[in-house]
Amino acid sequence: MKKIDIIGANTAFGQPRLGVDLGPDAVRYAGLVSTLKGLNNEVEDKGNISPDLKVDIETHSQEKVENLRNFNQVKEFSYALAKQVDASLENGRFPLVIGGDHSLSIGSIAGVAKHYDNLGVIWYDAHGDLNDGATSPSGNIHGMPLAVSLGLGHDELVNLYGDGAKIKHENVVLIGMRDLDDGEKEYIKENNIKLYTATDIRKLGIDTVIQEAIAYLEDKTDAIHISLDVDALDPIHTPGTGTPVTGGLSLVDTQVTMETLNRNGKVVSMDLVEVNPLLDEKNRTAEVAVDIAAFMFGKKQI
Ligand code: 6HN
Ligand code: MN
Ligand code: MN
Ligand code: MN
Repeated sequence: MKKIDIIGANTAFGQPRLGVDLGPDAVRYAGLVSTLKGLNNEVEDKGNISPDLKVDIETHSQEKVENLRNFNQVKEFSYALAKQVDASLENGRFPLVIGGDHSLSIGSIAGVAKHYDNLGVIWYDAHGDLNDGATSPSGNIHGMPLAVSLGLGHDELVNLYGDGAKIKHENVVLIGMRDLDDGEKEYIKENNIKLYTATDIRKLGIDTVIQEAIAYLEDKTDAIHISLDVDALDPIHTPGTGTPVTGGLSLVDTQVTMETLNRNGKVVSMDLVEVNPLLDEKNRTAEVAVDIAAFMFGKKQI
């Protein structure tokens, strides 16, 4: 049983496609609140960070500052989210942040990091999200939030809601990677970041991978944040997302990961991001997102 705050992070500013801002509502329509309550959790839906946000082709600006698309909007949104996540933990609750594009993790991690000296982060994604303005091929900030949290990137993002890096390189585990840019590969090597590619998972099995990840973080971290991008899964399971990559993880892999992390008990916060209902098939991706959350909050195979 957990006390969960659902926080709708309805941003689409971190990338150019419309519809990911509707992700939180799609996940609500797929039954998030009732599912988590049905697992005996206490659940409060805090609504969306920007309830009046209207995203259309006119207002969804593509303006870039130093190769950072929608820099000011991302900054503002991230700050508001950080505040809300911080307040949620302050109240002894578990912030479950529903996205929205992955740039939101700049805010969620900054909010969580206020509470822990050695926050561990599991980045469950097809992508590393380790670019900065110089290495990014797209200028899309959803490809940068992990870098920002580690202290790499535009000063105003790195120092948002607290000075400097929010997490340490040795406290991060990447799981599911299969589409890394050259600059990201270099960054991972230079900083010795723990990495499990999709191929590693196929070879080792997900149970070994998640056990190793937990053991790796166990002694040096005081809590774990999981940032789960639905494109970590194969597009067979999660077609409704902006940057799908074939050869992804299975739904069962993901259920095992969630169930194991729940049993371990060290996870204090979670992002569940990149659900885009405009790219989806009958809200299937949102339904999968609800199932993933269910396994994090008490659902079991038997
Ligand atoms: N995501 N590495 C690519 C980029 O544009 O930086 C893709 C990023 C995808 C980000 O899925 O959260
Ligand atoms: Mn991704
Ligand atoms: Mn370091
Ligand atoms: Mn991502």
